Amino acid sequence: MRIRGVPAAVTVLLSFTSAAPTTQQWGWPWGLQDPNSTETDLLAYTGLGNLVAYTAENGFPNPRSCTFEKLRVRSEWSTFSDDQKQEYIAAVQCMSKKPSKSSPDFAPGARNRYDDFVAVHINQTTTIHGTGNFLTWHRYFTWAYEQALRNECGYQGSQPYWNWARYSEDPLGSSLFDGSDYSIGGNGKYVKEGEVNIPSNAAPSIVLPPQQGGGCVTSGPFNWTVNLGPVSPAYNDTPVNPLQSGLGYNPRCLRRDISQYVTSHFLTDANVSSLISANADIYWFQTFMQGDFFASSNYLGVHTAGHFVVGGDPGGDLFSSPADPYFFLHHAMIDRVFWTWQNQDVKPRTFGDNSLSGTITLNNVPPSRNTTKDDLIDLGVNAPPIRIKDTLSTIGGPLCYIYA
Ligand SMILES: *[C@@H]1O[C@H](CO)[C@@H](O)[C@H](O)[C@H]1NC(C)=O
Ligand SMILES: *[C@@H]1O[C@H](CO)[C@@H](O)[C@H](O)[C@H]1NC(C)=O
Ligand SMILES: *[C@@H]1O[C@H](CO)[C@@H](O)[C@H](O)[C@H]1NC(C)=O
Ligand SMILES: *[C@@H]1O[C@H](CO)[C@@H](O)[C@H](O)[C@H]1NC(C)=O
Ligand SMILES: *[C@@H]1O[C@H](CO)[C@@H](O)[C@H](O)[C@H]1NC(C)=O
Ligand SMILES: [Cu+2]
Repeated sequence: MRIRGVPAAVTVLLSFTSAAPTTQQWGWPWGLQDPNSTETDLLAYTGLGNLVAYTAENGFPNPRSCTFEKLRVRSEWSTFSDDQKQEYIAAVQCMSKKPSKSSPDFAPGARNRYDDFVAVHINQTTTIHGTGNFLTWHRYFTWAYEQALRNECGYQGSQPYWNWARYSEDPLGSSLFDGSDYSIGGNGKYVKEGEVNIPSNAAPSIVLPPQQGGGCVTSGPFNWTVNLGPVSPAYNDTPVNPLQSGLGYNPRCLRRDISQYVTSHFLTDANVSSLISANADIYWFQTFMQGDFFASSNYLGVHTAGHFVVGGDPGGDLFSSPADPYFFLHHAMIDRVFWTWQNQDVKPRTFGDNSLSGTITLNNVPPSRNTTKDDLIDLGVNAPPIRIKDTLSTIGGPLCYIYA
């Protein structure tokens, strides 16, 4: 569905002239001017209106570290100018040229700063997916990466996201993957691969048919070496890591198989917007986002589906997926969906009893205690440890950003 006009409720918000801030003062509307805006974008926008109203009444949660003046805005890739795209790409490449900070005892295969992020994700995979900390862990991880781009690689902008819902009919038509110097590289070369099976609790597993790629990415700026993993590869011809942990040195090319099958089946605008509007409870929201592996054998949530838009190696590996720079555009979108969901009812979903649910083990196997707001998110060399409660708001400091 395409939203062309600005809906009445939003116009009312925009027309406020009192001392209270308006969405316009926060920098909007960007997205709604765009004829390609989706229902998902509209929910983000009305959510922002609620967040603005919340701060008008309550102030910023932690004004010493995040205020209106400090807010950063994360935008969709297609809204970046060529210069902005090139600055982002240059900063990502810079990360792959800076020395690693990881201890060789922890990640002997890490060769650069980018690998430090991949390593911590591989190491913690089974305690950050299908868990209560899934959304906040990945929120903080993406933030820490954005900080590293800015503080260590001179990037001036914000982390972009890629709104799958805009490209569900034609992901290869997105400027993100056009293979130009202003993209993150194109599809992999065609290689004959079998279907990819996604394990599911209900047999049979979810089957994704192979598409037109599968081999090394050869176009665009990412002449890129994947050093770590695999742990759980989508293809059985992926070179095996010398260490069982996946943290040994295993240099190989970046492979993708960009999948219109995945986007058109699981990532339509209706799929994304209904996830946000039809799941009022944090438990069900996060469960359907990741995929309902319990009730149905044929349903990939937008999180898993978003990974299999690129698939390949490392994209099709739950553990080492951050080794494809696509990961951070995908997870910024996951975070935008979470932010949008929170902003439909700001207080309970950000600060209250509908903001956290789940346990500390993957799909609660083996059974474990509930996640708490005092649990730490520890990204090792990549960021200071932080409590979950300090990541639940994107404007609570140190986090200080919103989404366009
Ligand atoms: C909208 O999408 C079409 C098709 O993908 C594209 O050609 C056009 O440039 C887009 N418009 C804007 C304003 O992004
Ligand atoms: C993660 O790394 C720590 C520190 O090296 C190690 O003790 C732990 O066993 C690792 N966890 C997994 C699941 O490999
Ligand atoms: C980049 O491409 C060249 C050949 O075009 C290749 O020899 C080199 O190994 C590649 N470097 C990386 C980091 O992939
Ligand atoms: C996703 O959307 C498509 C078409 O809009 C629909 O057929 C499908 O059932 C949806 N899938 C899920 C998992 O909601
Ligand atoms: C864990 O959370 C669930 C649902 O939020 C709740 O029903 C259950 O009582 C909690 N368990 C403990 C031990 O607090
Ligand atoms: Cu992850």
